[in-house]
Amino acid sequence: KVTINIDGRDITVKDGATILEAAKELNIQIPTLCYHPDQSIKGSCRVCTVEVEGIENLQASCCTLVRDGMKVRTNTKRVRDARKKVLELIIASHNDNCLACVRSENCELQALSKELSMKETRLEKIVSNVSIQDDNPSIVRDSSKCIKCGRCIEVCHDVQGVGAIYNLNRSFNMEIGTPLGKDLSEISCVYCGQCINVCPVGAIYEKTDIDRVWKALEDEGKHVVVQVAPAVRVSIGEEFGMPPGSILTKKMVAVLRALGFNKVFDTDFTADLTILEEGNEFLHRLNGGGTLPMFTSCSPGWVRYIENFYPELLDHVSSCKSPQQMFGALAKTYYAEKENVDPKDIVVVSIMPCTAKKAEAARDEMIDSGYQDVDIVLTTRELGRMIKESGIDMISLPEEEFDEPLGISTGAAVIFGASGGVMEAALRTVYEVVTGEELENIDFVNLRGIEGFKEAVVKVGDLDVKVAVVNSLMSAKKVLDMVKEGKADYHFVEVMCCPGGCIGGGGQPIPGTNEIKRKRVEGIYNADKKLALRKSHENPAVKVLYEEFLEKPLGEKSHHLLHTHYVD
Ligand code: HC0
Repeated sequence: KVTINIDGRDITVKDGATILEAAKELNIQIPTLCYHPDQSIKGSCRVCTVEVEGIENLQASCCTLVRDGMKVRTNTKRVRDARKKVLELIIASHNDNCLACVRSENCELQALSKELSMKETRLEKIVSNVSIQDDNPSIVRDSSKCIKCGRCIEVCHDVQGVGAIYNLNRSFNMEIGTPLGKDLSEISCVYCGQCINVCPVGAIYEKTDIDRVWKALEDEGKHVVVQVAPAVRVSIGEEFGMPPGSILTKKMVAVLRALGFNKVFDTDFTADLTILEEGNEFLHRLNGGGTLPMFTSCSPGWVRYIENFYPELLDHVSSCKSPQQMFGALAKTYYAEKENVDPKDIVVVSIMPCTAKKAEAARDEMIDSGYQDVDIVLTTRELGRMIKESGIDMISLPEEEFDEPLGISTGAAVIFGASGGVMEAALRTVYEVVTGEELENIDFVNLRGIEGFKEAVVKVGDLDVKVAVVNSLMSAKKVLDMVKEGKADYHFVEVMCCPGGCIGGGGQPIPGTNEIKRKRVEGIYNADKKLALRKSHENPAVKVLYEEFLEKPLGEKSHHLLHTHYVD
């Protein structure tokens, strides 16, 4: 333990703490910019500068460790002036067209300017003239806004193991970019959008499709249906000041109907369907000697990662399309027939916590209905913006139910939104299908939580099924390497691209720190608990779908509409 004095007050903290951490314990707010609570210390922006007695130069509090007897002052004129100067330099090279910026009012630089009472900068503007890079379906990079904090590089390299973006050039000319300035579509980027979630400003954001949705809604000749992903219901509230993890499913349904969608459906319906298709595929592989371990296939960032980096292991990936894509294919076939709507007039809109879902919907092969299966994908953040544009007060709307039949689902589908959920849902069904007995304890708590790697052995009949659950691509890489070396004796592995699973997706409200992710996870499992049906094979609408249309899991129609192949 070490005792230091900050602004005249003593505090005892653990050895190895930083001045910033010690100040926090005293509720002294030191401003920061490059610092992120879930990332390594960078110490690059110098905004958190403080005076330390006996040291001439000001010190960055985020990377200066406490020493016994240290005296720190956080609020002298010298400190305030230095912070303002640093901020002036950053603003001089930042495109501050805040009125038109997607991150306005949720921008750490803007908030800091307010906090430090910045009025005007004395420096001439030297904004980077590198233009916007957006030649891909998911992500826009605007280097004129970049403040070079390095957070995006860290998440791309260290958390996702992708390494699509780098520090280019040196010193004053330093910028963050791609190899040879190529667009993200031409390099190994998987469109996960984790860079967006950690960016403090508006330098990276999703490619917006809001206007395409408005246009479809205004077109009287179109029948516009919307599906909502599991994770959106526990995070959309954050866009309106509600605590993370608030379950707003029914208010979200009400607002989507009020926005003008003809039908409000649920991706959870096809999540349940996925369990039947994928569960049977797993049993088929297990019994017929197919490639094991089998990897789940619903996370498009993960699919693009294995296609880009480990194409030799693609046989391990389930052939099931993701629930988003199964929904699109069924909306334009099964639903179109049932409702007697011409599929060419149906517009399928998805609300996803994910930027990679935009790219998934645009994949060449996703046209099995005879049309593009999913037409437009919006992120949770875009839905928030759309609701704000409409002026509807979502929070005060009375609750409403999803439309039938593609809006009926079980708790097993809701938990898809958190890491471990797909595996837990699959085990709830596989166990009962194989043993014919009811599974008494359906909560696989060992598989829950935001940790990157979890494993369990589950007795299913005579077999000990060994499963693993991984989230973030760096964790996935470790399992892939084990498989390559013949050291992975798992039968089934769930992989989600984003840290924590879809609740931590690249399209979710910002900030999305680990603390916030844990609350979203809690919301997901609470939502599951509240539902009467919690096993996918009990979904009555899925049963009817098989009776009326698909006939059986892995049947001919399923093969055509619900399964896919991968590209190496
Ligand atoms: Fe997910 Fe999904 S659970 S990937 O994380 O499987 O994005 O929420 O919609 O498709 O259902 C995201 C979330 C989905 C899909 C589902 C799966």
